[in-house]
Parts: sequence; structure tokens; C-alpha cells
Amino acid sequence: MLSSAGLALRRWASGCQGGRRTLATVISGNKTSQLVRERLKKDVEKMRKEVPGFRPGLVVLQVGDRDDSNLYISMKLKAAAEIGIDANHIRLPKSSTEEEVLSCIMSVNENPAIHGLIVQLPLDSVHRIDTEAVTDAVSPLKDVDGLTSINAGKLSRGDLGQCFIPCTPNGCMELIRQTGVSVVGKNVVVIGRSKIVGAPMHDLLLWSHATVTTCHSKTTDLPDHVGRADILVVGAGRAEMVKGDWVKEGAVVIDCGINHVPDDSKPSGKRVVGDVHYSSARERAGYITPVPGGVGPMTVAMLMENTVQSAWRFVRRQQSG
Ligand code: NAP
Ligand code: LUD
Repeated sequence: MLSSAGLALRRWASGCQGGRRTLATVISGNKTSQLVRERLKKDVEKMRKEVPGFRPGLVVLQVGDRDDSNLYISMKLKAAAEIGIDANHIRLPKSSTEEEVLSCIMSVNENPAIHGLIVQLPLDSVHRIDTEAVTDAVSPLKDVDGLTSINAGKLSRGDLGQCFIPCTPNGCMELIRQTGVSVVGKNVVVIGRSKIVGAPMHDLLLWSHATVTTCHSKTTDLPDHVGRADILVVGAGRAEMVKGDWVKEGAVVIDCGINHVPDDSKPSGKRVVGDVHYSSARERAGYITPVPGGVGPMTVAMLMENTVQSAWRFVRRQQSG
């Protein structure tokens, strides 16, 4: 039997080519999302040939004025305009109450020109608003974020064709697909169990036939779990938490984290990093997503995908009376 030092040496050597360590292949979310957006643009053109004058309609509802939300929403509106989706930004003030937010959602639910509605999170209100009540008020037929309990329930039961899949996990699946590595039968570790990233990621991987371990803040021996992962998806919101030497040699590493850390060398005084320590993980992984330019742009692309899908479903319902 090999000692742990021997095992480590063998692992290191297996990653070497001609004596030099090969770095992981970078999976570009910028490139992949562009391909998705180009495909969707053609799809919308096809839809408009079938139903002249028709456009998929999207509403992005924002409460308050957070800088990060403003940035993400501007990316969503830009992508929508490029594809031919009619995107509307509804901005409610910080002083909005839960009733006012719910009433806005109800009116969008009833508007036949809108096929997708998302409520950008977190809600930035001076009042206490129940986020769950707000996200659950969206019509499941327009829930292109996939956050209603109806859509989440369908996903958790494996009814993937009958629901909207949350954008970030769906984008992660697309990035994994880009590597050519099959998830079937693989040991996959997800870090995080939020409604927007970890929990739906777990479900999606499970129903794609991976063996999934989902870790969270109470998980003990996180590095051991990570070390067994053929595929690792991280959504913890902890800057550079996953260290390179935790990662299994050759693993696929998908980093959802968006964290701002101080950086005096930047004019803004800060920079964006993921939940994975990128430079050390790149020395161990087979494939890795960067931050920025990884999962983030895929979240935007998948929102567009769900909106176009919702519009097609609307068109087909109209046609079948
Ligand atoms: P969240 O709601 O705060 O959830 C974080 C999850 O990570 C929780 O389940 C938490 O466990 C777990 N966690 C926290 N610290 C941990 C630790 N030390 N060890 C293990 N697990 C830990 O966050 P989120 O909304 O899922 O977002 C996660 C990250 O992804 C953030 O950086 C966010 O900005 C980013 N994000 C990116 C995108 C994108 O498009 N790229 C989209 C959404 C989110 P508990 O459940 O036990 O508390
Ligand atoms: N709420 C999201 N809240 C936050 N980054 C996003 C996001 C694009 N209801 C709802 O849009 O899906 C959502 N639905 N989210 N997020 C995060 C989360 C939400 C995050 C990053 C990006 C959307 C993105 O494109 C770029 C990148 O990673 O390259 C730029 C990153 C930067 O800050 O410079």
C-alpha cells in the first residue's frame, strides 16, 4: 500500500506531461453564453415567422437600488435586446411594502404580453418582506427563474420537461456538457443548498444520474468530500474557500461564487473572486470555470433560454385553443 505521501506523489505525477504539470482547461462562460444567445436569436426569428409581430416578453422586477442587482439586470436587459426579447425593467422603490410588490406581480401575471417574470434578489426594501411569499406569487407558467415551489417541486421529483430549471444550475450543466465529461455515475459534490443555486443543482445532477453529495455550513470534513468529487460545483458565497489541494486530480470544477475582495491595485479598490482558490485549483483540476467570465454569463443566457421556451409554450397553447 502507498503512504499518503506516495499517493500524493502519484497524483501529482499523473497530472504531469513530460515532467511539467498541465494546467486545467478553462471553460469559458463568455464564449458558451454567446453561442447560446446566437442560437436563441435564430429561434426568436423563427417564432416571428410563425407568428408575425409576436415577441417574447420578459419583466425583471427590482425592489430598491443595489449596485450588484443593477449590474446583473443591465446584463439581462442587454442580452434580451440582442435576442429580440421585449424586456421591461420594473423598479419599485425601497419604501415598497410586501403588498405593493405582490400587487405588481399579480398584474404582470395577468398580462398576456409577458411570458417571463423574475424578481431580482435580494429584495432591497426598508420593510420586512417575505422573499418566499414574493417568489411564490409568480405564475408558475411565467416563472423563468424556476423559483416557485411548483417548479422546484417538479425538479426535485425529476419532472425536468415540465418545469423551468433555475438559471444558474442550468448554466452549470451547460458548462459541464462543454467539457465532454459525462455526469452519469460520477461522484459529484455540490457545496451549498440555497434555493437559487445548491438545491436545484443537486436535483439536476441527481436526475442526470450522478451520485450527488450536497455539503453545507454544518458539513464536517469538507476537504475530504471535495477530494472524492469527479465533478465539483461550488455556491457557498465564501471567497476562495476551496483550496487547490482539496481538489481531486483531473476533476471538473464549476465555481458559482461572486465575491468582492479588497484589491488596492485596482482603481475600484476591489476585485471579484469565486468560492474556489483559482490559481491553486487550476493546478489540480482537469477543467475549471473562471470568475468572472464563468457561471455568471451563463445565468444570463439561461434566463433568455427559459424566456424563449416560455414564449414557445404560450404560442403552442394559443394554437391549440
Ligand atoms: P446563500 O443563499 O448564502 O447560500 C450559501 C450556501 O452555502 C448555504 O447553503 C450555506 O450553508 C453554504 N455555506 C456557507 N458557508 C459554507 C461553508 N463554510 N462550508 C460549506 N457550505 C457553506 O448563497 P447563494 O445565493 O446560493 O450564492 C452562493 C454564491 O454564488 C454567492 O457567492 C453568490 O454571489 C453566487 N451566485 C452566483 C450566481 C451566478 O450567476 N454566478 C448566481 C447566484 C449566486 P447553510 O445552508 O448551512 O447556511
Ligand atoms: N435573483 C439572480 N440574484 C443574484 N457576472 C443573478 C448574476 C449575472 N431572482 C434572481 O442574476 O438569477 C437570479 N435570479 N442572480 N446573478 C446572481 C444572482 C438573482 C451574477 C453574476 C452575473 C447574474 C454575471 O454575469 C459577470 C461574470 O461573472 O463574468 C460579471 C461579474 C462582475 O461582478 O463583474
